[in-house]
Amino acid sequence: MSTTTVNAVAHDLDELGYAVVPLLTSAEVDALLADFRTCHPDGGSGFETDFERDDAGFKVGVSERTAWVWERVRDIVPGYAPFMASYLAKWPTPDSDLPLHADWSYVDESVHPSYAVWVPLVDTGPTIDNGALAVVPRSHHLVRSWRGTATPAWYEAGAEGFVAAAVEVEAPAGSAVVFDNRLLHHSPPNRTASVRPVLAGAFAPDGAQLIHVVGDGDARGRILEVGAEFFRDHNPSGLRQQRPQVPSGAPEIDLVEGGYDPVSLAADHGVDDAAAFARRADGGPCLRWPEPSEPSAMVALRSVLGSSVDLRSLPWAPDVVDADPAAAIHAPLVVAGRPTPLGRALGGSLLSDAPPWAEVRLIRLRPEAELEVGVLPGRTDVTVIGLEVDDPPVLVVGTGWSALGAGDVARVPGGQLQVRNRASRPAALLVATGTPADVAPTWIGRFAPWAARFAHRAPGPWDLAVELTEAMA
Ligand SMILES: O=C(O)CCC(=O)C(=O)O
Repeated sequence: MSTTTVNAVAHDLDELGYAVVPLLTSAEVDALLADFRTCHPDGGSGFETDFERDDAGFKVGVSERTAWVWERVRDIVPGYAPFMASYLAKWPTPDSDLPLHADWSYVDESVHPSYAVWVPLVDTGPTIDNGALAVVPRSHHLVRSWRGTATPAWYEAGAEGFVAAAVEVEAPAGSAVVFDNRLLHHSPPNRTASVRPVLAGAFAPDGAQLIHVVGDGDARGRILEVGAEFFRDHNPSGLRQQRPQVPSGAPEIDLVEGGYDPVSLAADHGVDDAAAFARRADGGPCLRWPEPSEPSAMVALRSVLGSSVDLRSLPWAPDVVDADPAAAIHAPLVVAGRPTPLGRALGGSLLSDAPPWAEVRLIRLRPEAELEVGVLPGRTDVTVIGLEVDDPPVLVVGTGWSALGAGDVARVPGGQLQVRNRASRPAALLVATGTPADVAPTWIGRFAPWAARFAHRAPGPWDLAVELTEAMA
């Protein structure tokens, strides 16, 4: 392999988190296929990996018989050495999909990455239905996490978005997909009639200390320093049943640090629905992991804002009017281009430099409530932005009903606008009325990122409470 190619691999590994390189001849692939069949004489079902076997001798055998493959890989990732090898069998059965995940942390990734080397023994790729490797480019740099036994899956809340962002890698038989163990990946089921065999190896920097991370509660964990034999003597399901002993001096760590911004992530990956990167398993919106705890002052404000208390009674929101007390709370944020006290509290500088025609209201819509919003004389559009919106979403009618979720923007040209909250909890909407016909929607558009701050958090008035409390402090 030429130096240029090695550099290109290094570049792709760092930038994208994976690289595809040619590795084996077809005769070499055939030899490995024969070995694979010997290992799996009776076929099987679902997704199976030798890594899960209890038989350490079997695992050593695979590593030894495939050592020549890994020797070649050392030229592709100079300075790295193999410490584990395994055949992966994706049998042609509907249960053979492998859900989204990132691999274990095998080394201290703040110092250097480790890599998986995935060598398909049949052709795989987006046009072949045998369960190609699907990776989320650049996801290895997204969140700093330690992964092992009983550690949280930080990506779970965004799984829907990450799967939408994943690309199926074109990897013919005998090629190698080298990927960073932090990279999010998954593989769909094998819908063909034949098995999809893969030889996989794990690589760590020469001489690097191998580790296994053990979670201790949701947020903290311990690092075990291990040798390569740890991965032969244990398997993931065994470790889940019986956690390894952690010596008292084992370093303690925060398992997840940092977070991601669903909106820029969606833009980066061309995914339409940013909320798909931040949904709970039950379909509701969620906070980025880990959720901050809720201080008691917030709990108090949450109850105030979430109840039927008239916002007019609060000193920091003197301008609030109830358009229809039975249905909704209207809170003007900008009137004739000037932010109200509540607008200043909620919108900061964004609302301070509103153009003179701007009219913006915050609306809290009670469950099942319906509200009409009129366009001011001589103006054209109404823009509605969903802030705290549950599923089912708010319905918006202009020329026809359409659904508005959290973070969604609906522009309704002219005429009347109706909104109806179909959920069982109150919804918060931002409604900008009165864009003059000749004004491009740029200023209104600036609300979208502002609104997105609200869109991916727990439903309820939490976010408003946070903003207001910060403004009052
Ligand atoms: O072989 C596959 O489909 C995926 C393998 C994988 O995700 C893994 O080994 O971590």
